[in-house]
Amino acid sequence: MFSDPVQLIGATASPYTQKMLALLRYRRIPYTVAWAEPGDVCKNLGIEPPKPALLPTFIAENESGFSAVCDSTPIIRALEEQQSSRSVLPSDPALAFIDYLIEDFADEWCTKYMFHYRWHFAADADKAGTILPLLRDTTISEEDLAAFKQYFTERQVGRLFVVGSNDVTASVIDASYRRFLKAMDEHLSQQAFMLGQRPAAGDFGIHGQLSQLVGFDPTPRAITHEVSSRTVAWVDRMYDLSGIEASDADWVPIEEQPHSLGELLSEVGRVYAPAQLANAKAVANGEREWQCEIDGATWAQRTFPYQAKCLRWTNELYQSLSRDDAARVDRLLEGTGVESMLSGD
Ligand SMILES: N[C@@H](CCC(=O)N[C@@H](CS)C(=O)NCC(=O)O)C(=O)O
Repeated sequence: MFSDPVQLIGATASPYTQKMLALLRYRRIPYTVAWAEPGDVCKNLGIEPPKPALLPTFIAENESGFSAVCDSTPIIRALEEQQSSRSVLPSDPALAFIDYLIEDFADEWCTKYMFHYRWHFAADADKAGTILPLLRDTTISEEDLAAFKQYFTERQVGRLFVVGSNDVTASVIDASYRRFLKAMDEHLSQQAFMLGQRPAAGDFGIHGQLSQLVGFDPTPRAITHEVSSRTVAWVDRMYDLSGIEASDADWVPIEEQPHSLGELLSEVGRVYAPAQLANAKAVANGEREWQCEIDGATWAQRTFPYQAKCLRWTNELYQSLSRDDAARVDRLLEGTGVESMLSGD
């Protein structure tokens, strides 16, 4: 149970924080956000910070008191239990599954665009290194700023290889981002949101990452303007959808979705599916790192148990569909490459 108003701790330059703030505004759920360190806020409240303490961290409350929780995907579901109006989960289970896929792709793959562009090129790393410490506190001295800048930049640049960003994969990431934007542009020329005339969880996932790619980092900002003006405008609108009135008829049935949805899903199948399969295999074999071919290049990165969990959740949801609904999903996914991520048992 979240408090009223919902309390969260985040950062403006954190894509998952922006995902959740946009969602709370759309859902008209009152909130307060602290631009702070989760550890500091938890200490003040006398509670344990989550492990790991990620941004955003939400404060939950039950009979035994306060606790701190992370992870936007389950938090979105918990918020639905607390308030059912203005849901971001499509009522048709087949469409809800497609939404889940989109949200997962945004959170786990589009975040590679975000992290890569933020730290790979000197101009972006210089901006992020300077602004991120100031987002925590504008009153720090020039000396402290210089020290924080060096610390942050070295730490984050050092993490690039962890998520698979290196000189070999840079062009794969760039090509994927451009294809994704082209597909977004085409899709947004057909309808206002990914699955119709109202936003779903996946829209907020994509928005969170794009809030940074369009609104913060100079290289991807220029690319986005170059490839898709519609995406630039969509990101701006997504920040505050509190004025949209949504009805069930605003979800477009899976059979009537424009062809462009298939193009978006093809990007999921092309780059994310092979990564997810290789990662899950590495987790099963207890390997710390994995390699596979993505879009013609060798992709190497550290193994993430969390992403294997994501693949399991996706499959559990797929397996929970009725035969009819699974067949409707299969028809949309046919030929996208996403099928390889799904097992029927
Ligand atoms: N799966 C989590 C991911 C959250 C996440 O990775 N947040 C980033 C910032 S946007 C973070 O806190 N990273 C740890 C760090 O920077 O030390 C969610 O959906 O909330």
